[in-house]
Amino acid sequence: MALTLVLVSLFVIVPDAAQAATQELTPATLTVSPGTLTGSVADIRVSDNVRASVAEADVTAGLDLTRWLKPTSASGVISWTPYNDPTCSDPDDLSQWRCVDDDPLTDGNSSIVVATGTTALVRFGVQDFSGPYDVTFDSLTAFAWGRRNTTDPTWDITIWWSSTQECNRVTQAPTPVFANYSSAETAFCGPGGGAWTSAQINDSFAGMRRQAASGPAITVTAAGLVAQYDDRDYQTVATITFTGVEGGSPTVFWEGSRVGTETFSLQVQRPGPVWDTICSDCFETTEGTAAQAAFDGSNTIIDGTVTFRIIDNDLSDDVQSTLSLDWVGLSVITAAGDTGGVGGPPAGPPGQPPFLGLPFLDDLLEKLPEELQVASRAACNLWLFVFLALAIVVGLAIRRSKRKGPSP
Ligand SMILES: [Ca+2]
Ligand SMILES: [Ca+2]
Ligand SMILES: [Ca+2]
Ligand SMILES: [Ca+2]
Repeated sequence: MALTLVLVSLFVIVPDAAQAATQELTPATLTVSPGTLTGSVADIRVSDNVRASVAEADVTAGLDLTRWLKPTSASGVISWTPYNDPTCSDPDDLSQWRCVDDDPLTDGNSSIVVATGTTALVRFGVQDFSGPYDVTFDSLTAFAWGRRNTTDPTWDITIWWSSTQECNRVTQAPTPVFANYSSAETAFCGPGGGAWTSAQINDSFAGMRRQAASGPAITVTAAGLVAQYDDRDYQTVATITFTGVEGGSPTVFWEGSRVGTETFSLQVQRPGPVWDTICSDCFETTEGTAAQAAFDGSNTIIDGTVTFRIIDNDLSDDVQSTLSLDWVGLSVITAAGDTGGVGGPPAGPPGQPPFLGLPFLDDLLEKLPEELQVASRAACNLWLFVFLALAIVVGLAIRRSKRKGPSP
């Protein structure tokens, strides 16, 4: 009798822990968009140094864009005299820049500055480049709309970086008709060189220097700087799915490395879809041992599938980076009543008859809210245990009374 009760109680009350098992899954699909995938999902099913590669794509090709930076101040003014416009006709307050900030270009003789000295120099400070900053500058150009007045002067159109560094001089000979004269620098002309940065551009001036010997010789009506830049945005999303997932308490594994300046996040999908970040900087520049992360598996199974994505963290960077993936894996615990469940508590271990072979109870319980299912299952199991125990006791009592039988 006692042995029977113990066996029955083990079967009814405590099957969950005894039947817990780990389900190891390999990816079912690997897709990349935007971006370029080299290799296939088969390459990331095993940690074997056979890898799939994911390269960022340039999703916003804003190439050869220009920004016109108009004058806002003047410095180093030597013998450039303003004419015609009262707003720019006071040389003492260095307001010459107001004669050459024409917008649209140009107002001709309506507001001008005229060089009168032998080595007349002027530097116009200009508007800041106020973004976007995720760009690569192709060049910076100083320009001036000018004409000669009398004889044959020459002049230099020059970018100045700060008020001390003069970039390459471009010496030109203006005609009697207004025209645009310019000087472009593809690389920063100050220390270190390289592509211009917005900070260097913001420290730059549009400079002009008259080289004539004497007399009012050059008239300028507009001047400034023009920055040309490319705004590329390199992005990628690698989507990885696992199918046939049953269980909870999930742990995701990954092994790979990144090449370039970009870092990558690993996210899991929940309904919405909402992407929850599991790891925000998940890959080093060298591939080490596999990394892993346990995560909240609630509501992550959708039609039997758990979906992850690996996404770059800087969606506007101008440099292409790549990701090398050797392995991605998922493990879950396939235990009945597991509250860490992928998609909520599972109904029971696969293949096991729930509730002593009474599957209709399972169907009924699945209609309850998830938070009530575990408690309800325990209550049902308890009642079944009591029912069976009573049946055994009653059965034994009936058997004993029959053995005694009627007296002869
Ligand atoms: Ca960009
Ligand atoms: Ca003007
Ligand atoms: Ca990026
Ligand atoms: Ca591999």
